Amino acid sequence: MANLQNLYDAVLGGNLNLAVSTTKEAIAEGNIKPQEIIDNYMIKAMEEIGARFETGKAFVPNLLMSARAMKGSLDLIKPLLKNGDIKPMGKIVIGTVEGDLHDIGKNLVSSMFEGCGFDVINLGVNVSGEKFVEAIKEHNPDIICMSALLTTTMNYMKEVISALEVAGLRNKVKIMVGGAPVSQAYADQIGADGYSDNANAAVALARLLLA
Ligand code: B1M
Repeated sequence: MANLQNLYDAVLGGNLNLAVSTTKEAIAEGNIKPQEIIDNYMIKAMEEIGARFETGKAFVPNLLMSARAMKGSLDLIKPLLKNGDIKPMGKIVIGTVEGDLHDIGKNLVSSMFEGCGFDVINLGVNVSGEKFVEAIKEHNPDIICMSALLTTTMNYMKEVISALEVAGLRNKVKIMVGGAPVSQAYADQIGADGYSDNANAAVALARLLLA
């Protein structure tokens, strides 16, 4: 019988192979509902790695490896979820703003969101206000997340918010911002709904905004 504690340990420890093999075993046996595997083992493990990160007991590579193990397992389980069974935490559109090519942190944030059960549409780097507007129209997300690593490009976040206002979409989505030069004060100044300085805090904030 599949030992789902192994799945918890695999996601927590960032062991992709063990996560995938345990998930395959559990699926083959069919004794437990897919949603229960996600809620009771995978998300719990992501919450624990997030808590360890917050207290300095885990680091960015640990977050990345856990998110990768979680995604490997989730990819096997997702096709088994019937329509209506799927309970995504929310839908997020994320991108690095125009003029900025830094994507390591943004992709880490994106992976954490996916690992924690959000649907994520990752628009990549150098994303214009127009592209954010198009993505909102196409995907109807709950939240858009903007990332910027340069003091010059962070100013573009305000332009994206203006583009959303012009398109009449500002009140349809929550707006979160992040990246090394960004701060809570800056987020307040440009009228964003929230700021976070790391991937784990971004997930916690997204949950709060959607609560
Ligand atoms: Co560039 N770069 N870079 N760079 N680069 C910095 C940012 C810089 C601080 C280096 C320095 O001078 N000390 C500096 C910016 C100075 C400034 O504006 N204040 C800089 C510069 C100047 C440049 C160029 C202009 C250099 C040049 O060409 N003259 C150029 C610009 C290119 C462009 O974007 N148009 C450039 C280019 C590059 C590379 C392409 C070589 C490469 C990027 C590769 C890539 O991303 N694919 C690069 C890198 C790697 C860096 C450093 C070294 C590392 C950035 C990184 O990945 N950090 C960086 C110096 C440094 O930070 N030590 C630097 C790791 C990552 C996990 O952290 O991105 O902060 P971070 O993400 C965190 C949080 O910020 C937060 O969560 C993440 C995880 O905890 N977060 C969010 C991020 N986005 C979020 C979104 C959210 C929430 C949280 O949404 C809600």
